[in-house]
Amino acid sequence: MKTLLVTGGAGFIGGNFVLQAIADGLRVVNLDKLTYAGNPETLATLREHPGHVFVHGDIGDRTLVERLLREHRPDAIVNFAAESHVDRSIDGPAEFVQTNVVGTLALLETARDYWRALEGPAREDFRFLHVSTDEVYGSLGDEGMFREDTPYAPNSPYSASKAASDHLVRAFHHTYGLPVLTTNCSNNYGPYQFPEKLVPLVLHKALAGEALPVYGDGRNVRDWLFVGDHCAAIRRVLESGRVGETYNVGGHAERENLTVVKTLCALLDARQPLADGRPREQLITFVKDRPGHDRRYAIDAGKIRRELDWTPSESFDSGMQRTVDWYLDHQAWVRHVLDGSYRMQRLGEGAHA
Ligand code: NAD
Ligand code: TDX
Repeated sequence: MKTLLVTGGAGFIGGNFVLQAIADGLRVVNLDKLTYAGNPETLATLREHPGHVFVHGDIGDRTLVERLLREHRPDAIVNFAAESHVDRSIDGPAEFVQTNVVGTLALLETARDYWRALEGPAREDFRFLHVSTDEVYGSLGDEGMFREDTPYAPNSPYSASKAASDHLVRAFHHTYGLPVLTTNCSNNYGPYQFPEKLVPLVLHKALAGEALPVYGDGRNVRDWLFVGDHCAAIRRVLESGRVGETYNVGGHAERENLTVVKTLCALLDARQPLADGRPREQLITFVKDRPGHDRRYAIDAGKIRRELDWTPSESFDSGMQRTVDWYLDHQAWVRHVLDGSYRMQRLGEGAHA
């Protein structure tokens, strides 16, 4: 049975990945710092599961990570741990550099030393998979798509920190031979997403009949990827990806933000109409734009389709329906994750910009 060290596995994508991996019979050692974005409740069904070991800690804690590697002898490390919200990176970039850059560097060094001491097939088969974002490529105009050879041009403190970590991962392969893989994916949505991101934030506010904040003119485009499809892509890359390569992962689902918000309004109206029968679209409120707001992201996912036979199984419509249904069925989870300091207030207005 394979063992994975998963970092950030109490977060949105990492949590979905861990649930999927355990269901498929893998062993998972799950290292998570439990920041505001980490929610043990996502993993509630695994509490007694012998295949899941949860460890509360930081990827930058070399002593801890070294011990985990020594004790559990994982076949691979999958690095999801990061500060992930662009708006928060505008308000406070330092934490993004600390975890995404300094933390990833520590994890890479510890992984390299562990891998170097392995022998035979264990050494040959070991992989370090780094989960990154399409935001490292910058912003597109009306035409074109991000490919794996698109030059990096990160525009936010978040994407700059992810770009730096991607470069370190690449350098550890070229310099030390560490068998790395990197995936760069587009905007994920689906179960267990912290309600600071567009989709769950709009769902929460729309259910409550509150104003739906749309930044700028609402015409920015994102390529929407259902989280379960993303997790399947990561597994495929882990199993069959070529060492040292990067793979773009996208949902073939480019939509303007305004379309996303209107779609969510219509799905909620059909399931749970507002008491006064007003269409929720009327709650849309245009607010001040995000500073440095990237206009358009679009992924050319041709490489992972050709080389690894991966394509997304959810369309934009089917994935959004599933997400809305999940959200309505899991209101207790949402209430619980909103217990902390975050009150769905506007973040990242760039008061100091
Ligand atoms: P998330 O914010 O929901 O979860 C991040 C998790 O990492 C949390 O559980 C948090 O507690 C943990 N964490 C933070 N700092 C840590 C540290 N120093 N040590 C250990 N754990 C730490 O993020 P997400 O949306 O699940 O994103 C996961 C990864 O995927 C990130 O690397 C992100 O950059 C990347 N990504 C996300 C998206 C998206 O649409 N959400 C798209 C592309 C790439
Ligand atoms: O209230 C909002 N109103 C709004 O119009 C929020 C929170 C967002 N937006 C816009 C900004 C973006 O154009 O919606 C779009 C999506 O915003 P986010 O959900 O914050 O995602 P984004 O900035 O695109 O970044 C996401 O995708 C790439 C993830 O947060 C990153 O971790 C990932 O790397």
